[in-house]
Amino acid sequence: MEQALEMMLQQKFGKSIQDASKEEIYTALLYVTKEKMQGMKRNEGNRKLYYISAEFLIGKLLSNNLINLGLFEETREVLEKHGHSLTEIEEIELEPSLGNGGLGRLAACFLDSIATLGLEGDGVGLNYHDGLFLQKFHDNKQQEEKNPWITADSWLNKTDVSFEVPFKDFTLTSTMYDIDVPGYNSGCNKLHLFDIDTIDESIIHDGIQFDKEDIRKNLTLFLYPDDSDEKGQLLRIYQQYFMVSNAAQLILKEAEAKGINLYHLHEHVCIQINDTHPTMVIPELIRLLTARGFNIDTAIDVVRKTCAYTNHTILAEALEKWPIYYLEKVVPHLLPIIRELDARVRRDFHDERVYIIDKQDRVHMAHIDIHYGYAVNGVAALHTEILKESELKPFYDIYPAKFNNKTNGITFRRWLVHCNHSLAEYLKELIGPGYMENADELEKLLAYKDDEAVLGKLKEIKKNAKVELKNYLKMTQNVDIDENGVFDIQIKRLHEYKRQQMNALYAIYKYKEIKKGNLPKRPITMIFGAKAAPAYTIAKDIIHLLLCLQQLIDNDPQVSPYLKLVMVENYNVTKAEKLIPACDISEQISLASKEASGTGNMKFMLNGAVTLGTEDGANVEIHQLVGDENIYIFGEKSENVIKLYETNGYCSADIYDNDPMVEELVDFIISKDLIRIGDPVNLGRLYKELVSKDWFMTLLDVKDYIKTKEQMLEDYEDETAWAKKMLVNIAKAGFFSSDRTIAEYNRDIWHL
Ligand code: 26Q
Repeated sequence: MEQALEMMLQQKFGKSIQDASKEEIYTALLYVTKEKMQGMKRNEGNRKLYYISAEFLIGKLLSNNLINLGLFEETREVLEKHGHSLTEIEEIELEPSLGNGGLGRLAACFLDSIATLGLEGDGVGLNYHDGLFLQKFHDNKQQEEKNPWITADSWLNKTDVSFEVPFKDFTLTSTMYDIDVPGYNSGCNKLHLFDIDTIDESIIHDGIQFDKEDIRKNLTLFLYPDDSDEKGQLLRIYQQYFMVSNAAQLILKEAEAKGINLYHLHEHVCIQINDTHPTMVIPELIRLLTARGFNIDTAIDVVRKTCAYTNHTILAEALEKWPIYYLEKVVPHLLPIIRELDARVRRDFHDERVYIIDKQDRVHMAHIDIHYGYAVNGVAALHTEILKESELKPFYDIYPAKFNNKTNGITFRRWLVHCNHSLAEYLKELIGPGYMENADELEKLLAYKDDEAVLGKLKEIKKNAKVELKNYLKMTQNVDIDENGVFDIQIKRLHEYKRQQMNALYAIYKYKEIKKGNLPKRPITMIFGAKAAPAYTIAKDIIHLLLCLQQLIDNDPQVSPYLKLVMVENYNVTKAEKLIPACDISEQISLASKEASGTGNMKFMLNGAVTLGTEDGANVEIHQLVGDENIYIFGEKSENVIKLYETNGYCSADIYDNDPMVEELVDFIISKDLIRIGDPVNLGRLYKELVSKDWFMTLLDVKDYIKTKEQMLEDYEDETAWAKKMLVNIAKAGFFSSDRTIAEYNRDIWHL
C-alpha cells in the first residue's frame, strides 16, 4: 500500500505522503483502492442476480473497501507512520445519501454479503445527485437542504453503457455509472446506478424546491422528492420506470452477450424486486420480450420464473397503488400489458381482493409482484406471519409455496469491524478471527460469561466509545454529554409508528421527576437522530417537540446535571457508525406489528447495547435468542394490536381522560414551559393528535414503557450483571449477519 499510495500522490499532486494534505491523501487512496478493485476477480456463477432497488444507502466507502480488500490495517499503519490518521482522512469523504433508511441500508448490506459469499449479483438503481435531503435545525425545526455528494473524484465509474428509455412524450438516453463492490476475502460485484446527462442542479432553489415537471433536468436530482402532490407522484413514476427499463435492457443485453437463449432466461437470471418500487420491471420485461418475438404467454411464463419480491412494510400508506391515469400519462405503453396481467388474474380467481386493478382504477403494484413473481418474502419471522395470516392472506391461500421468510441481517464488516474496531480486535484476541467470516462463532464468547476480566474489558471498550462520541458531538454540534451517564439512543427515520413521541413522553416524565427532587442515580443521556419526510407534518411536529425539550432541559440548571436530550443533526450512516458503539440502551419501541424487522436493533445488539423494545419485527427473534434476562420487553402484543385495529377498539381519549399520569405527561406538550420555547401551532397539533387519534397507540403503551425503562436504569447500576447482558447480546448476534440472510436467499430463492 505504501508504494502504491506514494506513486499515486506523486502522479496526481507531485507530493509525498508526508507533505500531502488530507484531501490529497483521500483522493490518492480512492484511486489506489479503485485500481485494486479493478484488478479483482469478478464473481461468476450459473445464474446471475440483479438486485433492483430505488435505494442503496451505501455509506462512505473508503474504509469498508479497504477492510474487504484486506488493506485496512496496513493503510492505517502507513498513514500513522507519516503522521496522518485514517479516521481524519475518512472525514473528507462525502456520504452518498441514496436511501431513506432500513430498506436502503439493507440493500447495501446485501451487496456486501453477496460479494463476500462469492455470488454473482449486481445492484441496479439510480444515481441521485442530491440523495435524500440534508437536515438542518433552525428555530427548533427541521429544514431541508440539498445534499450533493458527487465530486470530481468519486467511487463512480462512468461506463459506455447507455439505453433509450421511452416515455409518453419523449425518450431519455441513460448513462450507466458503476461502483465496485468488493467482497471480504472474495471476488467483486458491481452496483449499477443509472443517470441522465441533462440533470441540472441549478434548478434547485429555497432548500429543496425545484420544477417537478422538468423531467429532463430533474429525473435523478433527489431520492423520492416530496410526493405529497400529483407532480411529485408523477416524478416518482418517471424515476421508477427509468430505473427498471434500464435494468431490463441491461439484463437482456448481458444475457444476449453471454449467448443465452432468452427462452431460458430464468435459468441464468434472477431479479429481486426490493419492495414494490421496481415492480414495473415485470411489465417492462414482458414488453421487451414480446418485442423480440415472444408470444405473451411465453413472455409471462419466463418473467414469472425470473422475478422474486420482498415486502418491507404493511403500512397501508406505503403500499404503492398508482392511479391508471398517472401511468397513462407517463408510461402508456405498459398499460396494455398491465391490463392483460389483470385480466388473467380475474379469469383465474374470483376474489376482488387479489385483482391488480381495483374498482377505483388503481394499480396495486404488490399484486403484480405476487401473481407474476415466483417468490414472496417478508423480512422477519413475525412480519412474514402477519403477511400470511392477515395482510396478504388471500394471496397466501392461493400461493402458499411462494411465501417465505428471510429475517434481515447486517454486514459485520461495517457494523462491527469498521465502526467498533477495538471491540472487533478484542473479540479476535478472545475467540479467534473466525467470527469475521462465520458469525456464529461469536457464541464462543458465552464461555466468558462469568469472567470478570472479560466483562471488565467489555465495559472499558464501551466507555471508550462513549468518550469518542462525546468528543464527536462536541466537535460537530458543540454539545456536552457526560460519558459516565447511561446512553439511551433512538436513531431511525421519524415515523409515528416508531413512536419517538413515546420516548419524548419519557423525557417529560423524567424532567418532572427531577423537578420534584427524585434524582436518577446517574445522568441519563437521551440521544435521538431522525429525519422526517418533508411533507409529513406530524413527524415534523415530533422533531419540534424533541428540540424544544432539548432546549428546555439545557436551560434548566436544576435538571441538566441529571438529564440531557440531544437531537443529532442530519442523522445518516456515518453518524450511526459513531453512535451505535457508544449505546447502552437501544430503543426499539414501535407499535407491535408495525416494524417489519428493524435492522438498527441488530447493530446495537452486536455492539453490546441492551434492547428496550416491543415484541415487534426482529425484536421477537432477538428476544428468543438472548432470553428474558438480556432484553427488556414491554407493551401490547401484535395479535392484540391487530384485533384493536379490526374492532376499532382503541380510543386514546379514554386513556387520557382516565389516567392522571398520562394526562399530565401529554398536557406538558402544551404547557407554558414549552409554548414559551416552541411554536404553539406545532405543539398544539401534536397534542391534539395524541389525545384524539393516536393511531399508533402511544398512550396504550406509555406507562409500561416508562416502568420498564426505570427498571432498566436500576439494573444498569449492577455493573457486572449489565456487562453480562452486553456479552450475551454480542454472543448471540451472529444470527443477524447478512451473510446468513444472503445464504438463505440463495438457498431458497436465487439458486445462483
Ligand atoms: C412508498 C410510496 C410512495 C412514496 C414512498 C414510498 C416508500 C418509500 C420508502 C415506501 C417505503 C420506503 C421504505 C421502507 C423501509 O425502509 N422499510 C424498512 O425496511 C427495513 C428493511 O427490511 C425493515 O427493517 C424496516 O422494518 C422497514 O420499515
